[in-house]
Amino acid sequence: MPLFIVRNDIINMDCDIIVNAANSTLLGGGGVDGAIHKAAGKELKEYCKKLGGCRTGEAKITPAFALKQKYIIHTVGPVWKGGFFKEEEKLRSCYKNSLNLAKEYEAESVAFPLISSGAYAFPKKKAINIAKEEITEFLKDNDMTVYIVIFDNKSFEISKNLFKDIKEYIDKNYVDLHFNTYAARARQNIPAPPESYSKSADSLPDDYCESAQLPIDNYFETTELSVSKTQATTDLTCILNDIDESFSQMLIRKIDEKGITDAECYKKANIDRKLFSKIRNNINYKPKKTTAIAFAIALEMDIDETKNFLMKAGYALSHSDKFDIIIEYFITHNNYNIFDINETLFTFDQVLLGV
Ligand code: AR6
Repeated sequence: MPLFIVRNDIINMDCDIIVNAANSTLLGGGGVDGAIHKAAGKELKEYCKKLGGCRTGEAKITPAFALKQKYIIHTVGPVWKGGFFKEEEKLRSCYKNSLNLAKEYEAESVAFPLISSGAYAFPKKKAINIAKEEITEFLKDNDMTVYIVIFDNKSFEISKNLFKDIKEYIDKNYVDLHFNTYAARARQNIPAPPESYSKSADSLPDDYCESAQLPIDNYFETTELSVSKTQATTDLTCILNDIDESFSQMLIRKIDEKGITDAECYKKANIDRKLFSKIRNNINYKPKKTTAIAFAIALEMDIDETKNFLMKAGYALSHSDKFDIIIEYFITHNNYNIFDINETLFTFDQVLLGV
């Protein structure tokens, strides 16, 4: 099951268990610890008094009291001292122990803050990488939905170079090609299509393209500006022929061709097993666009394959959408790491891939 990175206050998370970045007394403090104790109420501190503290890297569980989740797991992250005192190893233990405890309590979903990355000064980039690695490793053998909850923008910043590169890519590709076709037609004095027009090449009058001097594709609101009606009709025939294979069928075929298992594919796509089964078992399943793209990324499709694959689910990649341009950037740069992509989408305030 998947890992999600979300921006939220952890106390508002809809999940079974939230994890607290506590100190070794377990009696409360500042940061996320303070927020959790405040929201859970005084009973939490009273309960914690009986636990006898907690060592760095270890984890203990309590009820959630006034909070809406079922339990709180309290773990104590390491204080960053330059990386010379096994800080990374201890932080990994926090995630391992907390996840195992969550499993023991049969949690279906658990939310983590970025442990140690506040008062304990662990470098945020390192902290998030450790969180991702440990959670991903755990999810290889376990069914659970895990959230990393980011509280401030700084915790989740892509590198300056990548940001600059993607920003330039967006600026270069964004919008220019996409314009209102009706407005464009008006500017060029071109007649509107007949009332009976129904987005089918065949429904336009025979002489329409010639008399209008406008490519038929403009009625389909695409960005190609040099397509004749004959070509459009041919394209349409190809598209109709292509309908033979549905999204679900193409997905299964691609998995086979890649020689990977279903589980490897949906895990790499950060997609929930149940959703994958639904798609697999329903030949006509229409996934969300983010789900379809997540599979294209997992299967490392090139840009043309991705477009074809998306078309099967009724979607396209356009240059009038930042989300689409970012996806295109990663595919054309052969970077198929879904977490890198999601970090970037997150930075640019776009929806994330996966469920
Ligand atoms: N929801 C989600 N994340 C939060 C929230 C929140 N409500 N509040 C803060 N964060 P920290 P640590 C983020 O300092 O570094 C306490 O005093 C925050 O932006 O809470 O492990 C304890 O008692 C940061 O990224 O925990 C300990 O003494 C992350 O949570 C000490 O701080 C962790 O920041 C533990 O320090």
